[in-house]
Amino acid sequence: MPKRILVTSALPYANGPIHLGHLAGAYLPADLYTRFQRLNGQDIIHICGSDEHGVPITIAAEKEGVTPQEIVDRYHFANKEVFERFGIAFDYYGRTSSETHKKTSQDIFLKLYEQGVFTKRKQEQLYDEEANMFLPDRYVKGTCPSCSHPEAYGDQCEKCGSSLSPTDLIDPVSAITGNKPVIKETEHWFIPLGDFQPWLETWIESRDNWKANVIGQCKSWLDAGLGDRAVTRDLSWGVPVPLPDNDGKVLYVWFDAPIGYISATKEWAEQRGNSDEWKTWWQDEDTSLIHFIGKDNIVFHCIMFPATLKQHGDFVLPENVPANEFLNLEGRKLSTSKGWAVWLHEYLDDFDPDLLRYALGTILPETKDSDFSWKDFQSRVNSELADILGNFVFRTTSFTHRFFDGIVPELANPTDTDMAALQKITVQKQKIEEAYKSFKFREAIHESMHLARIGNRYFTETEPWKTRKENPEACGNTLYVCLQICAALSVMFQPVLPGKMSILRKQLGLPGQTGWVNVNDHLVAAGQLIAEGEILFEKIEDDAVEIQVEKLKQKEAALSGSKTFEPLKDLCDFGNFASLDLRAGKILAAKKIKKSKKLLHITVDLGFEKRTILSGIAESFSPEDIIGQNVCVVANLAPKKMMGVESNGMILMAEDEDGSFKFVETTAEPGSPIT
Ligand code: B3M
Ligand code: ZN
Repeated sequence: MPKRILVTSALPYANGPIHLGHLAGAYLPADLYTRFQRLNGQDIIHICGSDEHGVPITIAAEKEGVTPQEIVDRYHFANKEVFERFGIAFDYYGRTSSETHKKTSQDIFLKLYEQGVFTKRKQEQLYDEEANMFLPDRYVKGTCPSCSHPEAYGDQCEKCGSSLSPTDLIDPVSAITGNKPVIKETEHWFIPLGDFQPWLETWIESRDNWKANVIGQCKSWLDAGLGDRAVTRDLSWGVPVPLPDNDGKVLYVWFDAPIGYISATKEWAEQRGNSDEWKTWWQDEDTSLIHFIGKDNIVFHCIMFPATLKQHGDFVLPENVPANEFLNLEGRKLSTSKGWAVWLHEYLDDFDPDLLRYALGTILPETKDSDFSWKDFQSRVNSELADILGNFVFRTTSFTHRFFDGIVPELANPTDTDMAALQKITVQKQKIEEAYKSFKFREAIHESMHLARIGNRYFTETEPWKTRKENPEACGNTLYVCLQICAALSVMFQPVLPGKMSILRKQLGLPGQTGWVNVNDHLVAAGQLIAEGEILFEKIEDDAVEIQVEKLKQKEAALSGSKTFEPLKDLCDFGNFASLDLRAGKILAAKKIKKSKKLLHITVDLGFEKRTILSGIAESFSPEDIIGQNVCVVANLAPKKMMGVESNGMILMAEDEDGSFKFVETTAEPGSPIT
């Protein structure tokens, strides 16, 4: 057991509320881990807080026409509260706009600066002359050079996913004023990550207990070769660069945000009245530092931040970074901008936190992306929490009340079956403990539920409703064993279901401080009185989840309804439009064209003739699937030869938001004019 464990979970940007994707990525696993370790007697703290700098915050502020400070104040307090309601037991929830944070990150920057680590370099960057500012990548919009999407950002095209730099965009404009930006020279401080490469390679190589997805990402960064990374930005919101000639520059948000873990620990220590205590957690090498994050944050926590810490020299390095993959929602990628997200505060208005802790815990995206659906939520609650765990506890305790006056019977002359069931407590305890310690939370939860399954099976098999009359001693043994299993479960499930299990422990008369080491097969003594129980888990009706799915759809529709018309092309006069001869048609035959990935050779029935048309849809459709398809055709398009074949017209297609093609269909007879 390490001397102490410092758990951090990614600091969420204070620019919006917390959703299920956040929980599945970092906060729920971090909380399960911390709660388990604490239960196990481990000295452990869990530190988090709001990331209040960076472009996401300034963009949110601009959208609403308020200051960045107003945005972060609103979401910092709201998020802190909703985490509490959900039972994420942070020891401290800080914020990166605090004075302690400012000083801590400036001190770290200065130390590296004085060590001569940074290099200052000129670079050309887009500048908005009207707004008087250099434009961060996200503030530049334009046409994507790969897919022609007219709304691509300077760092990424959200349509085709290409990663871009602002100068790649066709016709770039400033997102603030809409003006064409100019190129202007600016100077920034860079950390030469390449210098750290040999050390990073050896260090990451030595991390043999890291998850494969994390090692894989680190290796691909290292294989590509690390270059210089700017650690400063031209922005008015952030931690000022602590140099006299800073030109109004601030630290790059990814330089200061992870330092937030340190500054929050300082504030935690201060609050406890022992302001030096943070040093034990960050500077004593017996600390095991664990960062819980989502996969998009891996490079920052496994490469950039360790390089900073290593260079600085005074801090411990992460022992592990158990990053999770992404959570999808109802089979689709979660997207807050499209309204496809379940907000935690809304969930908590309708359901108990423990239900989601369980349902989400069983599908955490630990090794690959996973999917949350309301149907699955309902079935986890109904057929696992209610039918297995709740049912086992209820049948055991109510039977004890009906036939033993609520008193734990003696174990007398137990059979092999009784003893085998009892022993399962220690077997499961071992499995659960190992799973928690190796960050396999799905497995830990599965093994916990397995003990309840074992309990149910044993109850049914030993038939206490029969032995009650025929063999009261055997009946007493069954109840004794089942009550021990209930008691063990009330501790084992504590990290996942803290609210429900504290109710159960009270019912069984278990002291609140019953720890993991205390779990054994005689937690409740014969002769002890058990309180009468309530149903722990009510079933969720179909309507209740249907309402949630409906809500989700409505939110999405409301957001897409608020989309404004943004013309893709210049105005077209009627004459130009009327010059197109559009006809209904039907596809008669289709085949691939040799050497062309994109083109299909299509024969279309136009009623008066059969036409050959080449269409660039081979990547979306296979020839056999489109035969018989009704289509709209531009029949008077000038002929064009491609790959040695003449194409005489064009089939109209619509492109969906996800980039897939759909036919523009008509039920009119082939040859009918479309007017
Ligand atoms: N705020 C990014 C994110 O929420 C960032 C994490 C910072 S952790 C130091 O994905
Ligand atoms: Zn694109």
